[in-house]
Amino acid sequence: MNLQNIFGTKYPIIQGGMANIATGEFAAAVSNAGGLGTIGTGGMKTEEEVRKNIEACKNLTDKPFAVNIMLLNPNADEVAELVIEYKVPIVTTGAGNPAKYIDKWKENGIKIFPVVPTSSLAIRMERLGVDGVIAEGTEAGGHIGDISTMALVPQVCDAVNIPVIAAGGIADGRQMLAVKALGAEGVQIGTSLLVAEECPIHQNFKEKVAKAKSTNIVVTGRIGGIPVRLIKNKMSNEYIKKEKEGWEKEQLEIFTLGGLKKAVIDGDVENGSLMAGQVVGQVNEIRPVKEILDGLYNGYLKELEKIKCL
Ligand code: TUI
Repeated sequence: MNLQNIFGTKYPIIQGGMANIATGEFAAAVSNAGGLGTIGTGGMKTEEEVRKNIEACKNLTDKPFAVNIMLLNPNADEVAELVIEYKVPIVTTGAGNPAKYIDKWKENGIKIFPVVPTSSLAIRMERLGVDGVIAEGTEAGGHIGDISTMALVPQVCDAVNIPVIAAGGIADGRQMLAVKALGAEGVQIGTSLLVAEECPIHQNFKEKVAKAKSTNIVVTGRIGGIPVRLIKNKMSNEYIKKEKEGWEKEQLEIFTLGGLKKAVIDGDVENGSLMAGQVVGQVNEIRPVKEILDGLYNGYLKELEKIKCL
Protein backbone atom coordinates (compact mmCIF):
# COMPACT_ATOMS: atom_id res chain seq x y z
CA MET A 1 0.00 0.00 0.00
CA ASN A 2 1.40 3.43 -0.87
CA LEU A 3 1.53 6.30 1.60
CA GLN A 4 -1.39 8.15 0.00
CA ASN A 5 -3.53 5.10 0.78
CA ILE A 6 -2.16 4.69 4.30
CA PHE A 7 -2.78 8.36 5.13
CA GLY A 8 -5.81 8.96 2.91
CA THR A 9 -4.13 12.01 1.32
CA LYS A 10 -3.61 13.22 -2.24
CA TYR A 11 0.18 13.47 -1.81
CA PRO A 12 2.78 11.37 0.09
CA ILE A 13 3.83 14.54 1.89
CA ILE A 14 3.70 15.18 5.66
CA GLN A 15 3.94 18.63 7.19
CA GLY A 16 6.49 18.69 10.01
CA GLY A 17 4.99 19.14 13.49
CA MET A 18 6.79 22.41 14.08
CA ALA A 19 6.41 23.49 17.72
CA ASN A 20 4.65 26.86 18.22
CA ILE A 21 4.03 27.07 14.46
CA ALA A 22 1.94 24.07 13.42
CA THR A 23 -1.45 25.17 14.75
CA GLY A 24 -4.74 23.38 14.10
CA GLU A 25 -5.59 26.02 11.49
CA PHE A 26 -2.30 25.56 9.64
CA ALA A 27 -2.55 21.76 9.77
CA ALA A 28 -6.05 22.02 8.25
CA ALA A 29 -4.71 24.26 5.46
CA VAL A 30 -2.03 21.68 4.64
CA SER A 31 -4.53 18.81 4.71
CA ASN A 32 -6.93 20.75 2.47
CA ALA A 33 -4.06 21.30 0.02
CA GLY A 34 -3.45 17.55 -0.30
CA GLY A 35 -0.72 16.90 2.28
CA LEU A 36 -0.93 15.39 5.75
CA GLY A 37 -1.34 18.42 8.01
CA THR A 38 0.18 18.00 11.46
CA ILE A 39 -0.61 19.81 14.69
CA GLY A 40 2.65 20.42 16.55
CA THR A 41 1.95 20.19 20.28
CA GLY A 42 5.62 20.77 21.23
CA GLY A 43 5.11 24.34 22.43
CA MET A 44 1.64 23.81 23.93
CA LYS A 45 1.72 24.13 27.69
CA THR A 46 -1.86 23.25 28.62
CA GLU A 47 -4.32 20.49 27.78
CA GLU A 48 -6.80 23.22 26.85
CA GLU A 49 -4.47 24.56 24.16
CA VAL A 50 -4.09 21.10 22.61
CA ARG A 51 -7.87 20.56 22.69
CA LYS A 52 -8.52 23.93 21.00
CA ASN A 53 -6.09 23.14 18.19
CA ILE A 54 -7.46 19.66 17.52
CA GLU A 55 -11.02 21.03 17.51
CA ALA A 56 -10.05 23.90 15.17
CA CYS A 57 -8.42 21.46 12.76
CA LYS A 58 -11.45 19.15 12.77
CA ASN A 59 -13.73 22.13 12.10
CA LEU A 60 -11.66 23.34 9.15
CA THR A 61 -11.02 20.10 7.29
CA ASP A 62 -12.67 16.76 6.67
CA LYS A 63 -9.33 15.40 5.47
CA PRO A 64 -6.99 13.27 7.61
CA PHE A 65 -4.48 15.06 9.82
CA ALA A 66 -1.84 14.09 12.38
CA VAL A 67 -0.81 15.25 15.85
CA ASN A 68 2.90 15.48 16.64
CA ILE A 69 3.99 14.81 20.21
CA MET A 70 7.34 16.35 21.14
CA LEU A 71 8.58 13.92 23.78
CA LEU A 72 10.73 16.50 25.59
CA ASN A 73 7.54 18.43 26.37
CA PRO A 74 6.56 17.85 30.03
CA ASN A 75 2.91 17.36 29.01
CA ALA A 76 3.63 14.55 26.50
CA ASP A 77 1.74 12.03 28.69
CA GLU A 78 -1.37 14.22 28.62
CA VAL A 79 -1.23 14.71 24.84
CA ALA A 80 -0.77 10.96 24.42
CA GLU A 81 -4.18 10.49 26.09
CA LEU A 82 -5.86 13.34 24.19
CA VAL A 83 -5.08 11.83 20.77
CA ILE A 84 -7.05 8.75 21.88
CA GLU A 85 -9.97 10.81 23.19
CA TYR A 86 -10.21 12.77 19.91
CA LYS A 87 -9.74 9.69 17.73
CA VAL A 88 -6.82 11.38 15.94
CA PRO A 89 -6.05 9.10 12.97
CA ILE A 90 -2.26 9.53 12.86
CA VAL A 91 0.36 10.39 15.48
CA THR A 92 3.95 11.40 14.81
CA THR A 93 6.53 11.75 17.59
CA GLY A 94 9.86 13.53 17.90
CA ALA A 95 12.75 14.20 20.25
CA GLY A 96 12.66 10.83 22.02
CA ASN A 97 11.48 7.24 22.17
CA PRO A 98 7.66 6.84 22.28
CA ALA A 99 7.79 3.12 23.30
CA LYS A 100 5.62 3.48 26.41
CA TYR A 101 2.64 4.82 24.46
CA ILE A 102 2.64 2.50 21.47
CA ASP A 103 0.48 -0.43 22.70
CA LYS A 104 -2.34 1.86 23.82
CA TRP A 105 -2.31 3.88 20.60
CA LYS A 106 -2.39 0.68 18.56
CA GLU A 107 -5.32 -0.69 20.61
CA ASN A 108 -7.15 2.52 19.68
CA GLY A 109 -6.44 2.20 15.97
CA ILE A 110 -4.05 5.16 15.77
CA LYS A 111 -1.39 4.97 13.06
CA ILE A 112 2.03 5.76 14.50
CA PHE A 113 5.01 7.36 12.69
CA PRO A 114 7.92 8.22 15.04
CA VAL A 115 10.83 10.38 13.91
CA VAL A 116 14.04 8.35 14.08
CA PRO A 117 17.54 9.85 13.78
CA THR A 118 19.24 6.39 13.59
CA SER A 119 18.51 2.97 12.08
CA SER A 120 18.79 1.33 15.53
CA LEU A 121 15.82 3.33 16.81
CA ALA A 122 13.93 2.47 13.60
CA ILE A 123 14.47 -1.24 14.30
CA ARG A 124 13.21 -0.87 17.89
CA MET A 125 10.15 1.01 16.64
CA GLU A 126 9.34 -1.63 14.02
CA ARG A 127 9.48 -4.36 16.70
CA LEU A 128 6.93 -2.42 18.74
CA GLY A 129 4.54 -2.36 15.79
CA VAL A 130 4.61 1.21 14.47
CA ASP A 131 3.17 1.81 10.99
CA GLY A 132 6.20 3.57 9.55
CA VAL A 133 9.12 5.76 10.54
CA ILE A 134 10.20 9.26 9.60
CA ALA A 135 13.97 9.18 9.02
CA GLU A 136 15.00 12.76 9.71
CA GLY A 137 18.48 13.80 8.64
CA THR A 138 20.60 16.47 10.27
CA GLU A 139 19.79 18.96 7.47
CA ALA A 140 16.41 19.54 9.15
CA GLY A 141 15.51 22.62 11.15
CA GLY A 142 14.98 22.65 14.91
CA HIS A 143 16.16 19.80 17.12
CA ILE A 144 18.31 17.41 15.09
CA GLY A 145 20.27 14.17 15.08
CA ASP A 146 23.77 13.75 13.64
CA ILE A 147 23.34 11.73 10.44
CA SER A 148 22.59 13.31 7.07
CA THR A 149 19.47 12.36 5.09
CA MET A 150 21.66 10.94 2.31
CA ALA A 151 23.35 8.51 4.73
CA LEU A 152 20.38 7.85 7.05
CA VAL A 153 17.51 7.06 4.68
CA PRO A 154 19.06 4.06 2.85
CA GLN A 155 20.28 2.60 6.15
CA VAL A 156 16.84 2.89 7.73
CA CYS A 157 15.25 1.42 4.58
CA ASP A 158 17.63 -1.57 4.76
CA ALA A 159 16.96 -2.03 8.47
CA VAL A 160 13.13 -2.17 8.47
CA ASN A 161 10.23 -3.53 6.41
CA ILE A 162 7.77 -0.73 7.12
CA PRO A 163 7.33 2.49 5.12
CA VAL A 164 10.10 5.05 5.57
CA ILE A 165 9.40 8.74 5.14
CA ALA A 166 12.41 10.99 4.56
CA ALA A 167 12.80 14.35 6.28
CA GLY A 168 15.53 16.98 6.40
CA GLY A 169 16.83 18.72 3.30
CA ILE A 170 13.75 18.33 1.12
CA ALA A 171 12.20 21.40 -0.51
CA ASP A 172 11.80 20.62 -4.21
CA GLY A 173 11.08 17.87 -6.73
CA ARG A 174 14.74 16.94 -7.21
CA GLN A 175 15.20 16.28 -3.51
CA MET A 176 11.92 14.36 -3.34
CA LEU A 177 13.02 12.18 -6.26
CA ALA A 178 16.42 11.66 -4.61
CA VAL A 179 14.95 10.35 -1.35
CA LYS A 180 12.53 8.14 -3.29
CA ALA A 181 15.63 6.71 -5.00
CA LEU A 182 17.11 6.09 -1.53
CA GLY A 183 14.04 4.00 -0.69
CA ALA A 184 11.67 6.45 1.00
CA GLU A 185 7.92 6.20 0.31
CA GLY A 186 7.31 9.87 0.95
CA VAL A 187 8.63 13.04 2.51
CA GLN A 188 8.13 15.28 5.51
CA ILE A 189 8.77 18.98 4.95
CA GLY A 190 9.03 21.91 7.33
CA THR A 191 11.28 24.76 6.22
CA SER A 192 9.60 25.18 2.83
CA LEU A 193 6.23 25.58 4.60
CA LEU A 194 7.47 28.44 6.81
CA VAL A 195 6.92 30.75 3.83
CA ALA A 196 3.36 29.58 3.18
CA GLU A 197 0.90 32.47 3.26
CA GLU A 198 -1.17 30.44 5.74
CA CYS A 199 1.80 29.72 8.03
CA PRO A 200 1.08 31.58 11.29
CA ILE A 201 4.60 32.86 11.98
CA HIS A 202 5.34 36.58 12.35
CA GLN A 203 5.99 38.34 9.04
CA ASN A 204 9.54 39.28 10.19
CA PHE A 205 10.41 35.58 10.65
CA LYS A 206 8.83 34.70 7.29
CA GLU A 207 10.84 37.37 5.50
CA LYS A 208 14.05 36.21 7.22
CA VAL A 209 13.42 32.69 5.90
CA ALA A 210 12.69 33.99 2.39
CA LYS A 211 15.94 36.02 2.39
CA ALA A 212 18.31 33.67 4.25
CA LYS A 213 20.99 31.68 2.45
CA SER A 214 22.08 28.22 3.55
CA THR A 215 25.32 29.77 4.83
CA ASN A 216 23.25 31.75 7.36
CA ILE A 217 22.31 28.52 9.16
CA VAL A 218 24.04 27.36 12.36
CA VAL A 219 23.57 24.68 15.02
CA THR A 220 23.41 25.65 18.68
CA GLY A 221 23.73 23.12 21.49
CA ARG A 222 26.18 20.81 19.71
CA ILE A 223 28.71 21.05 22.55
CA GLY A 224 26.72 21.39 25.70
CA GLY A 225 22.99 21.49 25.02
CA ILE A 226 20.25 20.14 22.76
CA PRO A 227 21.35 20.50 19.10
CA VAL A 228 19.04 22.93 17.29
CA ARG A 229 19.47 24.17 13.71
CA LEU A 230 18.43 27.76 13.11
CA ILE A 231 19.14 30.99 11.25
CA LYS A 232 22.14 32.81 12.73
CA ASN A 233 21.34 35.95 14.77
CA LYS A 234 22.32 37.75 17.98
CA MET A 235 20.80 34.98 20.11
CA SER A 236 22.61 32.13 18.34
CA ASN A 237 25.94 34.01 18.43
CA GLU A 238 25.59 34.57 22.19
CA TYR A 239 24.46 30.97 22.77
CA ILE A 240 27.46 29.55 20.89
CA LYS A 241 29.82 31.89 22.76
CA LYS A 242 28.40 30.74 26.12
CA GLU A 243 28.58 27.12 24.99
CA LYS A 244 32.29 27.55 24.20
CA GLU A 245 32.76 29.15 27.63
CA GLY A 246 31.47 25.88 29.12
CA TRP A 247 28.01 26.87 30.35
CA GLU A 248 25.96 23.97 31.73
CA LYS A 249 23.11 22.47 29.66
CA GLU A 250 20.50 23.74 32.13
CA GLN A 251 21.86 27.30 31.99
CA LEU A 252 21.91 27.19 28.20
CA GLU A 253 18.33 25.97 28.03
CA ILE A 254 17.22 28.77 30.39
CA PHE A 255 19.07 31.18 28.08
CA THR A 256 17.03 30.05 25.05
CA LEU A 257 13.77 29.47 26.91
CA GLY A 258 10.94 31.14 25.09
CA GLY A 259 13.22 31.84 22.11
CA LEU A 260 10.94 30.15 19.62
CA LYS A 261 7.89 32.10 20.79
CA LYS A 262 9.91 35.34 20.57
CA ALA A 263 10.57 34.59 16.88
CA VAL A 264 7.19 33.12 15.94
CA ILE A 265 4.85 35.42 17.85
CA ASP A 266 6.79 38.65 18.59
CA GLY A 267 8.76 38.63 15.32
CA ASP A 268 11.95 39.35 17.31
CA VAL A 269 14.45 38.16 14.70
CA GLU A 270 17.51 39.15 16.79
CA ASN A 271 16.69 37.53 20.15
CA GLY A 272 14.33 34.81 18.94
CA SER A 273 15.07 31.25 17.88
CA LEU A 274 14.64 31.22 14.08
CA MET A 275 14.51 27.44 13.62
CA ALA A 276 14.98 26.45 9.95
CA GLY A 277 16.73 23.75 7.95
CA GLN A 278 19.61 23.83 5.47
CA VAL A 279 17.23 24.15 2.50
CA VAL A 280 16.45 27.71 3.61
CA GLY A 281 18.52 29.04 0.68
CA GLN A 282 16.08 27.43 -1.77
CA VAL A 283 13.00 28.85 -0.09
CA ASN A 284 12.64 32.41 -1.33
CA GLU A 285 9.03 33.15 -2.10
CA ILE A 286 5.99 33.65 0.13
CA ARG A 287 3.08 31.83 -1.54
CA PRO A 288 -0.06 29.79 -0.78
CA VAL A 289 0.44 26.35 0.79
CA LYS A 290 -1.35 24.71 -2.13
CA GLU A 291 1.22 26.16 -4.55
CA ILE A 292 4.05 24.80 -2.39
CA LEU A 293 2.62 21.26 -2.25
CA ASP A 294 1.52 21.15 -5.91
CA GLY A 295 4.91 22.55 -6.91
CA LEU A 296 6.81 19.93 -4.88
CA TYR A 297 4.81 16.95 -6.16
CA ASN A 298 4.60 18.12 -9.79
CA GLY A 299 8.29 18.97 -9.67
CA TYR A 300 8.99 15.44 -8.47
CA LEU A 301 6.96 13.93 -11.36
CA LYS A 302 8.74 16.19 -13.86
CA GLU A 303 12.19 15.23 -12.56
CA LEU A 304 11.21 11.56 -12.65
CA GLU A 305 10.31 11.87 -16.34
CA LYS A 306 13.61 13.64 -17.05
CA ILE A 307 15.59 10.81 -15.39
CA LYS A 308 13.64 8.16 -17.32
CA CYS A 309 14.75 9.77 -20.59
CA LEU A 310 18.46 9.56 -19.74
O1 TUI B 1 11.87 17.11 17.30
C1 TUI B 1 12.28 17.51 16.24
N1 TUI B 1 12.47 18.81 15.97
C2 TUI B 1 12.21 19.84 16.86
S1 TUI B 1 11.53 19.72 18.38
C3 TUI B 1 11.65 21.35 18.61
S2 TUI B 1 11.12 22.17 20.06
C4 TUI B 1 12.56 22.34 20.92
N2 TUI B 1 12.83 23.54 21.35
C5 TUI B 1 13.94 23.77 22.06
C6 TUI B 1 14.80 22.76 22.36
C7 TUI B 1 14.56 21.52 21.88
C8 TUI B 1 13.42 21.31 21.14
C9 TUI B 1 12.17 21.94 17.52
N3 TUI B 1 12.47 21.08 16.55
N4 TUI B 1 12.57 16.66 15.23
C10 TUI B 1 12.46 15.26 15.39
C11 TUI B 1 13.65 14.70 16.04
N5 TUI B 1 13.61 13.66 16.81
N6 TUI B 1 14.91 15.15 15.93
C12 TUI B 1 15.69 14.32 16.69
C13 TUI B 1 14.85 13.39 17.23
C14 TUI B 1 15.12 12.28 18.11
C15 TUI B 1 16.21 12.29 18.96
C16 TUI B 1 16.43 11.19 19.80
C17 TUI B 1 14.25 11.20 18.09
C18 TUI B 1 14.47 10.13 18.91
C19 TUI B 1 15.55 10.13 19.76
O2 TUI B 1 15.65 9.04 20.54
C20 TUI B 1 16.63 8.96 21.52
C21 TUI B 1 16.35 7.69 22.25
O3 TUI B 1 15.78 7.79 23.32
O4 TUI B 1 16.64 6.64 21.68
